[in-house]
This record gives sequence, structure tokens and C-alpha cells, in this order.
Amino acid sequence: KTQRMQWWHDDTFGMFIHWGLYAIPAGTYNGKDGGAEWIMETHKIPTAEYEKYAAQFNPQKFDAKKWVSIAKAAGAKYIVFTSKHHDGFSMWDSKVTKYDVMDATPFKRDIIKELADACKAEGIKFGLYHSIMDWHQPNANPKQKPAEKPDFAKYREEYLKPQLAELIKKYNPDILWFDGEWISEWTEAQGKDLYNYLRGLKPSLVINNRISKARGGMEGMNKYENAAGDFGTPEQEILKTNSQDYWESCMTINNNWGFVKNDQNWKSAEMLINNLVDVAAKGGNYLLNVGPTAEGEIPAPSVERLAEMGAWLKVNKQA
Ligand code: FUL
Repeated sequence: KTQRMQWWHDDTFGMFIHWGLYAIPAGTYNGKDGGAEWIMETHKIPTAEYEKYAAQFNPQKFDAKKWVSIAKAAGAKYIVFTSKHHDGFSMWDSKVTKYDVMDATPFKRDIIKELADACKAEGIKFGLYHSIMDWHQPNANPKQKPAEKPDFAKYREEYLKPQLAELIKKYNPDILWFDGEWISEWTEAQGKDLYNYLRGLKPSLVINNRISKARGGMEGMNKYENAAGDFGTPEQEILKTNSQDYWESCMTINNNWGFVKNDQNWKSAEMLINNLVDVAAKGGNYLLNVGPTAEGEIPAPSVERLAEMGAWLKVNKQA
């Protein structure tokens, strides 16, 4: 147990936000259902075709303060937001690419800046989910596009790392939450190198274990010792028993991470509270996801459930 991890461990409850261009198709492509934030892959949408969503991205109802107040009312102490998901679209004003919210959309507002500022103002810790896998960068896809002679090291050194340095410098995140580490090009050595590099830029950073190769499937805990990363990441499940290692269960509030129009399979507030209590009793953190719409709103059924959790916590949480 370390001093650096104390606040994170004590905070226990966070709100995950999956938001990107995929909120526009909202789980349906060419009349066929399937995929949320994975829709590009699910329907094998060509890059040039998928890129067109950027020109449509104009979430006029986006209000960072409102999102943060929803998290706060729920009793969540930190937010983790998708800076870049597997589709490769950057949700901030990145100097490394034009495929970002500033250069490629009519919206032209730096979403991460607005969110980071709103979190800071409210004393909510701020984290960024960042995908190592990137379907938009030809150099990140050696297996899929061998004909293009992709150079993964070039992607890693000249795209991935500079983008992360930019995020740290500009928005001072408390947490970096990696994902998409399972591609065969990514190695434990690269994970360690990246971990050390990022902690060098900001020593207090908290970083999940998906920066390394140690995650054992969906159960999410490390399958070997001395891996890079500070906490385990069970996905859509809760550990069966208490663990001495740091861990955080991330879960959806309906069936999907990204917004899906037809997904009305909301978990009850009672179940969400049970999950939170179960996780906390076993020494873990609970990262509960919402998927805002293309207009920029957290769906009402999510807001209602989060409010119920907050009301329950107010009465029942011991100091
Ligand atoms: C997974 C990703 O592939 C999903 O899209 C989602 O982001 C989840 C939290 O992690 O591995």
C-alpha cells in the first residue's frame, strides 16, 4: 500500500464516461444493430466513412458542469473520461493530429478542457481513459494492414506518447486509464517504459494495469508479479473475495459503454447500490459508466439511478 494511492482507494466510487463519435450512430449502422463504441469494428466501417461522423459531431447540449454535478450528486469522487477510444478520435485540442474535436468537428470546443476545469472547480478528481489500440492510425495496425508496412514503434513514439504528454501537460489528470493493450504489438517492456515515462512527467499519477500485459482476462487482476500499473481492472464483474491488491470494477449501467439508442436494459438503483457496497466491502473501487448522447446529454434513466445512489449514500455512508 502506498501513500500515492491513498486518495484513490479512499474515494471508492467513480463515474466512467464513454463519449465519442460513436454516439452518433448510437448502435445502428445502415439499418443494422450492433456495436456501441466498437461500431466501427463491428460493421467494418472503412476509416474514410467513419471519419464523416466528425463533421456531424455538434453536441449543443454538452455542459461539463452539469455532468460533474451529476457525478457529485451520485456521490462519485472521480470521473474517468474517454480521451481517445479504439476508433482513434481525440476529444481534446490535440496538436498531434487533425482528427480531433477542435479541427474535425463543427463543435470546436475542447471537451477535455471544459471537463477538467469543471472537475477542478468541484473537487472531483479527473481521469482519462486512453486506448493503446487505434483503428484510425495505420501504424497502429500491423496485423490488420500488413500491406501498408505499418511501423508500430513510430505510432508509439511519435503519436501515442506525445498525445499522452500533451494530456498531462494541458489537463493535469489524476488518473490514466489505459485499454486496448491486448494487441500483440504491445509488450510488458513497452508498458513499463510508458509507465515510467508518464510517472516521470507527473509522479503522483495513478495508472491502471491495462498499461501492461498482466491483466488476466475480464477478471482483471494481474496474472504475474512486477507488472506495470497500480490497480487491477475487473470488467463487468466483481471479485469473489477481498483482495489486498488495489482494484476497481468497471461496469455499465445498461448493457453498453457507449450510447446505444435501443439499449433500455437499465440496472435498478437497488442493484447498483448493492454492487457498490459489495465492491467496497471487498476493498475495491467501483467505476460506473454512463454513455452520453450525440447531443451531449447523459441519458435520463442514468441520471435518475445515479441520483438514487447519491441519496442512499448520504444516509448510509459512514464517515
Ligand atoms: C473494454 C473496451 O474494449 C470497451 O470498449 C470499454 O471501453 C471497456 C471499459 O473496456 O475492454
